[in-house]
Amino acid sequence: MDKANVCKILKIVGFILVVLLLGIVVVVYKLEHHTEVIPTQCKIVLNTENKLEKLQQSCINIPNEKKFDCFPRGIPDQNSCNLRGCCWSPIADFNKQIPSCYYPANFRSYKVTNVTKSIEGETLLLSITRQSVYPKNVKTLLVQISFETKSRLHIIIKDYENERFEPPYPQIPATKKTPETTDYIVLVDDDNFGFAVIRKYTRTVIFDTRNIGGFIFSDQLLQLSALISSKYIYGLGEQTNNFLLNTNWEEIALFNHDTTPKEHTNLYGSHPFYIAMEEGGFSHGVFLLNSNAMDIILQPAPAITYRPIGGILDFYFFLGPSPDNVIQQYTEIIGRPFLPPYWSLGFHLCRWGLKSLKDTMDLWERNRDAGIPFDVIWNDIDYMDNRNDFTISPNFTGLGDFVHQLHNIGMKYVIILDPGIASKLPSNTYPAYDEGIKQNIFIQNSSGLALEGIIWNYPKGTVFPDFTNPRTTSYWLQMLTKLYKEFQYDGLWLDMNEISNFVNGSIYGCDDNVLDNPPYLPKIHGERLNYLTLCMSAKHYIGFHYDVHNLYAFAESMVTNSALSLIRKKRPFVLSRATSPGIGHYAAHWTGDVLSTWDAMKHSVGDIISFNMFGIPMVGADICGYTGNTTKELCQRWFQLGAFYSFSRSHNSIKANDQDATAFGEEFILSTKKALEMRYRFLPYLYTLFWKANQYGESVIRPLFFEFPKDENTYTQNTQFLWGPGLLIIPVLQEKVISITSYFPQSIWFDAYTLESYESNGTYITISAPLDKIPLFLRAGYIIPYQEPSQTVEKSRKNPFGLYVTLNDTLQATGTMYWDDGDTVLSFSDQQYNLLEFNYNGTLMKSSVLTWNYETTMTLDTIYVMGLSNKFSQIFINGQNHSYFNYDSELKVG
Ligand code: MIG
Repeated sequence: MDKANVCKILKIVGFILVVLLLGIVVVVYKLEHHTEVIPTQCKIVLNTENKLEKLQQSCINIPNEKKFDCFPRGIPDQNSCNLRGCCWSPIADFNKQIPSCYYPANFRSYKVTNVTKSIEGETLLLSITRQSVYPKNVKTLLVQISFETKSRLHIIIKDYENERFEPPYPQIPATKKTPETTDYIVLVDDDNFGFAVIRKYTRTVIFDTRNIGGFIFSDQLLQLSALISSKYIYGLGEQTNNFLLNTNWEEIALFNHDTTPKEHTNLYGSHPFYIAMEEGGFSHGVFLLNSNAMDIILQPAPAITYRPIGGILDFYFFLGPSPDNVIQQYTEIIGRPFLPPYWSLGFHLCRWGLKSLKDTMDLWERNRDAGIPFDVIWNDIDYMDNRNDFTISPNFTGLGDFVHQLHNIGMKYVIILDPGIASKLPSNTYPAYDEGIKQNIFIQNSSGLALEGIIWNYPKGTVFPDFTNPRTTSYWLQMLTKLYKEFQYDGLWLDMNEISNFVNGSIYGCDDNVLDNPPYLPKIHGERLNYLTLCMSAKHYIGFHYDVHNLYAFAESMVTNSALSLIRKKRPFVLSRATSPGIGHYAAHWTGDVLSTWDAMKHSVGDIISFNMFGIPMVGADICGYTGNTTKELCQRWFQLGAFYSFSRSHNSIKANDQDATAFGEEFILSTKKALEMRYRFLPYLYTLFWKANQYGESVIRPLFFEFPKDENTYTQNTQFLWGPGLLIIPVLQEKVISITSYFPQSIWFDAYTLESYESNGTYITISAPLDKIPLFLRAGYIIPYQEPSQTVEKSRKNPFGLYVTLNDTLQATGTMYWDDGDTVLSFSDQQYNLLEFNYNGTLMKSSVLTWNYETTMTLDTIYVMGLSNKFSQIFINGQNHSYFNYDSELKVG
């Protein structure tokens, strides 16, 4: 058979297949359109004079997973698709995920016209070669490739002629000097602009934009696609996901938004940052510094496409090589996490619907009496008069005294604050509004008046302080100072700061403008940008709401954090619902209005790990869930898990039944106490982890792969997590389960309750998890400080310390401990802390004092040494023979 005949037959077979697949009787597509079923050779005979056929040549050989969508948000046909210079090939894909209109290889849109190279990097000028269909394509682009540090590469693509919006937060520190060597190389394609980032050592191509997708830089749509090195990628939040991201045509929209967390929905925060695992256990991170609404598309190639609708393309690449190095490198530029006050590591009790001081005191008392370890009681909007900020409801008369009483027994008090200020109270009755108008600090509508929306306030009508305006700093301080005179709150809880609004745009809607109606709308909830938020045309000091929206909570947290430290002269504690990169420097986060379901509880594990990757290590979900009623068993398991959130708070919606620790009887109380006491026991370790996060940017809560990056089995684990390197937490996440088969990476692991050892060479082990216990394991090779728990941290801080020493197979273990007064504002303290280092080296356990600037008594009481192969006969402490010791030969623990 000759070639032509083979082609003919293949065409016929292809045709029949398509007909069968679609089950359609009349197929109008011509055979040529089904390019993917026709072998390459058949196409070469085409007449290359014809433009369309030329295009089709560059369409063949593009496998489905590498088809980059050329027609998002539209229903293309062959004509409209070809007009964009793209390939048309509808196929039977019932999920409609594989694009029918996709970019050909070598789709040119910009070419390099000028290159300047130096040891610091490269500067390129690009000029447009093809207009996209979106309005106002930028003609000349400036590309700055900077080799900033050995492991950090910075690539900016922006308009050469005009300034565009660039987020002022986080403030990224300037790089001081050019590195001598780098872990990466960058390759640039000139004729058809594109670049590739390559890990020098392994030659792994980690991000490659060359000859794929369609690069667009127009006023309100920027688009860049890249092939990435593996399917193991994590981050890109805030969305509900399974921790490991789905690369099977997943569309992730980022735009801060208040809604019940569910999959495929943009939630409260926006973090265009991901971390990826490469072959060989190497890791890198990619950060797009851009505050606009955007879509990010993941497809199986694997590849990523970014589509922000404003700003510039400002990418950072962090080469690790370990996952935790990536987070350190990321937080080095976005800002290190704040060091929380020690009290905030205790357990927090909260609910919406504590309608009076009496309700609040009852709840507090019940939990105190039950002996629940607990440090902080909270009030929701119930404490306000008509839910207006900086007022107190008559039902809360005496609040100041109650707070004094709390402080006297070493407990703390936190309140909610919404950003919205009531705008419809009679004039001269509400200073928060009157002063705000006088000082002109509210966000403005397009006619320059304070934009009015609707939130909880009564009478209905709300305006919003513009925290990007420097004048708002003193306004906010003034309001908070006045409130502090009424009662001495210890921390502030910032809700609704997405900004959430009960109407779209404003009471009066929004005018017709390109910001509220952009040519490309990301796949956001509500299908309009101003859906239950402000008009995009609203004006902030630093720009339009369109650009500033995702930064609002950052600015609010920054201003609130500094006000709190000025008012209390103590270390501030701020909790924010909305987030963006770098906010972890000022605030902790909770994951919003999660459902009281097993599924929501399970997802919280991935959520808290992801936020640790985003540089917000202090994070938790509302224990027992927020929306809906919990069940006893769910709540019992959730308390056990929640005892190991880095931020541990039980909270509940106004509509749901009580779910505090005393709500389900004696047996429930006992198991909850047991879990929280385990938390309190390990607080010296947790605090040290927070200090390391603050100093070096290490994560506090980690997934298994952070500690075992070479073990691919760990890449998909999403049901357990670690505190630092040494404590493994395996929560029960399913109903009626009392044993768990869980993956244990290679190590010896010691049950933290019984000290029994489990040796794993990377296997699944079944462990028992009765209803009253959350499985906890200590990893061999670490020394973990602890204290016996008391009911508050103020008390347990005074208990003697102990150490868990877990020897690895070479009988080594190490650990550190940071200790200070737990409440001094760091910048005020003159290094007033103690830093101890512990080392167990075969036979000798050494504790060295690296810093001792905080005068205090620290008594070391008990040392558990696990993994001893032989009974020891004598113990010397500071050279003195010591007679108090035990050795359990079965457990091999001394
Ligand atoms: O529209 O203040 O996520 O924690 O209890 C609801 C009332 C407003 C949402 C918060 C939730 C809080 C609730 N708030």
